[in-house]
This record gives sequence, C-alpha cells and structure tokens, in this order.
Amino acid sequence: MSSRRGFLQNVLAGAGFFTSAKILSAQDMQMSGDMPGTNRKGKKGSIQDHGSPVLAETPDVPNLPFRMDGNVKEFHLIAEPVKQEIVPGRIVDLWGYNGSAPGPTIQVTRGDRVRIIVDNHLPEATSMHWHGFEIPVEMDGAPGSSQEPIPPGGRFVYEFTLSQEGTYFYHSHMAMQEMIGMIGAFVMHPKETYKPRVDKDFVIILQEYAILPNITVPNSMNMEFNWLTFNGKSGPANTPLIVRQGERVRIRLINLGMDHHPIHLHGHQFVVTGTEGGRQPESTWGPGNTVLVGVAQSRDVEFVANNPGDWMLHCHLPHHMMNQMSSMVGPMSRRNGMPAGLDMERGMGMLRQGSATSQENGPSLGRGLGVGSTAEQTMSNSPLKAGNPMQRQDMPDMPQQGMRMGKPEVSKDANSVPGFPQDAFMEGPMMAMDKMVEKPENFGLRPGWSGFMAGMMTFVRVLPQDKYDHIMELRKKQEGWSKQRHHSVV
Ligand SMILES: [Cu+2]
Repeated sequence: MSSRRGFLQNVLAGAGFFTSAKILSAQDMQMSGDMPGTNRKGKKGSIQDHGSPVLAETPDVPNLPFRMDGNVKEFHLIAEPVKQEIVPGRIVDLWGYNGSAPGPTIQVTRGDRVRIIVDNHLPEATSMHWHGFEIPVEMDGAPGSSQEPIPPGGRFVYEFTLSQEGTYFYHSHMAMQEMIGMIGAFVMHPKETYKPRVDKDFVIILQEYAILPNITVPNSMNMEFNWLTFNGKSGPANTPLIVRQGERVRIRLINLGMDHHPIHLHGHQFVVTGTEGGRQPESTWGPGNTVLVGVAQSRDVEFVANNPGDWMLHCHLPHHMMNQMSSMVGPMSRRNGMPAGLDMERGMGMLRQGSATSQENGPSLGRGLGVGSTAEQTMSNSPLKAGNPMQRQDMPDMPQQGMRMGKPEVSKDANSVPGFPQDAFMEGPMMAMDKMVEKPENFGLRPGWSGFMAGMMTFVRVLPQDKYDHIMELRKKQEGWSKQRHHSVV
C-alpha cells in the first residue's frame, strides 16, 4: 500500500496536479479517522461515538486523495495498465486506475460538489460510468450516447453535486475492460451518522479473472474463472479486517464480474442494511450470515462483533474458494490429456463442418467457449491405478517455492478410493505460506492458517482490547518503517 501511495503521489506531482494543494493520503485520512473537512464530536474510537461517520477502509486498496478548489472536491483518476500482485509471486497484468486494480476508493459526503478529472493512459478508448448516480445525463459516462468515448491520451472532466448516500462505484462502461479490473468504490457518506453507529466501516470489491498458468494477462472473454479476488488479492494475501470485540461493523460488498457471489461470515449473524440504491429502512433488516451479491450490485451488512476469534469471511461457491484452478489441478491432475476446447474460430461457432452438438464438437464446446486449452486432463472421480499416491505423474518433484515443506497426509490405499484426490494436493500444510504473507494484521493467527485460505476469502478478526492494540502498534511501526523506504515491494 505504501508503495502505491508513493507511486500515486509521484504520478500526481509529476502531472503538476497537486502543486498547490495538500495531499490527503489514505493513511492520513485513516489515521485521523474522520471524514475530511468535517469536525467529529466525541472521543475518537469510542464505541459510544456520535456525529459524522467514520471513514471507510478498503483493505489493500488506497483511498483517492482530493484537493479543494473553492467548494469543489477535485479528484484525479488515471485509467492505466497495472501490475497487480494477487498472491505472493503471482503478478498479473490488469487495467485499473492510479496504479491499482480495483481503483482507489473515493469517499464523499452527501451534498458535496465533486469534480473528477479522468485521464486515459490506456492504448484504446475508455469510458467512465458513475454506477447508480442521479446526475445529469451528460455526466453519466455512457459511451456513444451521453458522450464520446475518451480516446487514448484523452481527458474528460466530470462535475456534479451528489445528493445520495450509500455504497456506489465507478467503472469503465466497456464490457471487456470491466473484466480486466476497471472498477473502484465510491462511498457516499451521510452528513450525520446512521443509528446505530458503526465503529468500523470496510469496503470489499469482488472480482474474478481467468489467468492460465504461465500467462500474466487475464482472458476477459472466459466464462469460467480461476482467480477470485477481494480488493485485488486472493487468499491468503488479503489483509484481514481488524475489529475490536464489541464494535459494530459495516462491510460494503461490491460485485462487478460474470458471477454472483454468496458472501458468508462465520461466527456472527448480520443484517443487510443497504443495497446499490442506498440505505434500506430498518424494518427490512432480517438476520442472515450469507448475502448474495449479484453482478452490478452492492450490499451493506452490519453486525456487532461480539464473538471473539479469527472468523472467515468468504464467497461460498466452492470453486471461488480456490486459487489457480485450471485443468491441471485437483482431481484432474493425474491422467492423460483429452480434447477439451477448440481453437478460437471454431469456438466462436465458425465450424467448417458438422454441428456444434455433434459427437466430435459437442464435448469440447460443452466445456466452454473453446478459447483456452485444447486438451485437458480427464477426471479422476473413479479409482486411479494402484501405486504410491504421493507420486504425481506430471510433477514428480513438487515445487515448494517458499511454501511450507511437507506432503499431504493421505492414506496408503488412497488411489483405490473413488474420488481421490479432491483437496489433497490443493489445501493444507503443504500450501501454507504464512511467512510470505506476513503483515501486522496477520499477527497471532494459528500457524499454518494460510494453507487453507484461497480465492475470495479473508478474516474478520474480532480481538479483545489488548490484542487489538498490539496489532495497531505493529501497524504503526510498519507504516513508519515503510515511509522511510520509498519503494518497498507491494
Ligand atoms: Cu463467488
């Protein structure tokens, strides 16, 4: 985060953008804990606090700084290619904003007049849509109808007054660009805090990418996805949500992708207090612990964190609780290849002979669009041939690469059991990388925890006061330390 922040400031300073204005960084704003430009009554951090709302925190994503021009809050967004490290060592090529995918979070207060300068540093035209905003149509960012697309190297300046409240977002209105990262959160706070007041307010953006092994660019046309992210990170690389026991917590979930995600919280019941249309009346709040966040929707959930522990928060679609899913993992890792897809021409339906449902073409087209592998491993949901279950045919020496050493514990006759393997080579001690994802927010987690975290998965850590304070201390120390170094690694 600190490197992103430095990068952002450099970009903005380089453009001469903030020469006369104080830069409000994410950390500055977060440390003050206040909405910029507002006075907060009450003791900071106190559970009984009233007055203006707390600033939302988007773990692993910075806030977008702004400057005041008279009574206008001026933001600057740069659409550009981004290198994003979704898990340690897996750096992928996405498109985003200001060095981040998803883009930095914008936070405003109802009634604010905002100006957003959008520069296009992409090699093609883009557009910037303000999702759900009640603003004049010429500010809507619909390419071709409300305005011309922003050409490469071009700029468009948006300006409007906001009279809404809730969890909104901005995104490119070009479909393929949406699938390669181009979205960011836009939180509109009320002037007076809602009751009951929340002590912590988090934003999580849900995204999905199809990135085959040894490729760094997602295939934005895929219908299936093997990297599922919260705020641009897959488990175990996410920064956990740190809360004090007894605090009231809001989590704002935003989804822009091809799938709907049932987001589940362990250990607590919550209520859904808002949608992409803003706050819902309290009479509609029913208890639950899983909320379906549909495509183009946002959902706010609130709960009192009264149950201490490290609680998982994750998408409950089983395939969204995995990383690097491809035709070579899990049950499919042990047999020879079989036809799986078609080349792009035939996959798009341009068949030279036969029909798409024919004996020759049907099985391949049935697996996807044909844009991808042309051979896949057969399923092993039937007994494998006898032999040492530790020995993988395709990978006799399992690479460890910084992961914790160790082999999965499997029974001697594992290969004779129909269905084996399911998770044996995908989860557990051998996949643990606690050290590689070490950060203050992970302090004190059970050793080996990271071997079971993947995909859209993070923790809500509900901590008693002393443990909470300790992590905050560590966080402060790390911020001080990384401020001294201008270019740390992600
Ligand atoms: Cu999901």
